[in-house]
Amino acid sequence: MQYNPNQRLSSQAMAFILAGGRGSRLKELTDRRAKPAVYFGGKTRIIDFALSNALNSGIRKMAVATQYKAHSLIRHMQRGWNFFRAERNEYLDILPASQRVDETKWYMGTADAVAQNIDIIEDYNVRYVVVLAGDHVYKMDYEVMLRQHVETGADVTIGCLTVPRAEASAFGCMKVDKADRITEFLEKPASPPALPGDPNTSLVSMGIYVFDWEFLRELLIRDSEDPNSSHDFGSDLIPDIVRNGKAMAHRFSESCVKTGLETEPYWRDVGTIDAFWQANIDLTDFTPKLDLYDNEWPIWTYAELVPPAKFIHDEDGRRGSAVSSLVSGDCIVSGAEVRNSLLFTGCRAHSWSSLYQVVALPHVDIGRHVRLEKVVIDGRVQIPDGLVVGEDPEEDARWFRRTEGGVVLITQAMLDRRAAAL
Ligand code: ADQ
Ligand code: ADP
Repeated sequence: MQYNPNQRLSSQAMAFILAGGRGSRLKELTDRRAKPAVYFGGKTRIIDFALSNALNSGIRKMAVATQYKAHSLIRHMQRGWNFFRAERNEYLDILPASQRVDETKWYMGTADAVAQNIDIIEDYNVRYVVVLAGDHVYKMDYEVMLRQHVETGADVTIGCLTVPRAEASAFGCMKVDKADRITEFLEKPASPPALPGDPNTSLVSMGIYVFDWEFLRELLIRDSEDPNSSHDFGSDLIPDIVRNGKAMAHRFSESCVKTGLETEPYWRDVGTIDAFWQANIDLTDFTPKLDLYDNEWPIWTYAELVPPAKFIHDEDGRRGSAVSSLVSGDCIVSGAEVRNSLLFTGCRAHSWSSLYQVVALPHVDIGRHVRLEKVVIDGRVQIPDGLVVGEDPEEDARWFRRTEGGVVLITQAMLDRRAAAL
């Protein structure tokens, strides 16, 4: 089919965002919230990237499937993503695994999460469905991918990128022919195939799929009747299309949105504490690889209406300062020194304290005489006066979660245990 440049395909498409997974490698950060609800970048949450990408791509119909610990995710979307108007043919539906189909059934796999909502999608009256994961950080124009999908007449088009082969077994891996048609798809193989001529690199799926809705609907119905299927896109549906239909690879480099400072395609899974800490701290670089200050591709979020951040001398004239740092609204840095750190909304840092490479989620209160380095602090945590973290690995590991990469995660429960023991 020929692409008509006068008509944006996104106006005939919906985004189906999978936001049900826990993200267990984020440990205590996802004890109370699903990974898509985890904060990132000073004021946004991870899911804001997928939702903003869809919005900026021109998509006005979205559905978000939730399952694991969805409360803070749902609350976030109700507060921040509530501007869709049915009168303008815009929809954002939150679809908890509410056992709509069968009272005993949660969403079994990612494909089941779509299949259980076939009737809702049917009502959207769309031609294309863009299936997205709600737990990645990147900027991408899905219109470019939709266009490729229509031009090649594929049954499915899969967003893909290249990663070091050593990391590829966490992904769906693929082999493609010269025209980027997928000839083989292996979900999380122990021994991932390498790119031809490049033994250290593999081509992997981003978990982003474009389908014609009619094709996907039939496929989902067939899959739901298959007792041997785990009802998962990566394990069941995609390998089936690769074998029996036409699956095309879409290169992320074609549709990634690069503006301002960005020099290479940026995509992060932020699935571990180390990756989460690093991707946040990277934003404090002089020229970060991800530009959050890009008016052309804004990342929308729910932002509390709060007073501006404030930096003050304390009574003794000690300077409250933050350099190379991202400091959100309602933060007060009073006589404390903050370097290469992120303070999310509503944090406080008090006198004689110093923070270096700290990611403090919303409403963290850092007492006096505190020294923290290479730390992630969960939301609403009260850091007691005098706490020192980042100088004695053994002591850190005794009370807190210290990762292989040497990042220390602090939660209130860990501090409470420490206080009770000391
Ligand atoms: P995984 O990363 O293992 O592999 P998966 O656990 O299937 O992905 O989760 C994909 C998305 O669906 C996530 O956003 C998750 O939150 C959500 N999700 C998981 N279970 C869900 C459920 N029951 N209901 C609703 N949402 C759910 C997938 C592909 C790989 C690909 C990687 C890219 O299978 O082929 O390489 O994504 O990250
Ligand atoms: P977020 O910061 O992700 O918005 P919160 O940290 O406020 O969320 O809470 C995450 C989830 O945990 C919410 O569902 C909230 O109701 C719940 N929650 C918050 N505090 C507690 C607590 N002390 N004990 C149990 N659940 C809590």
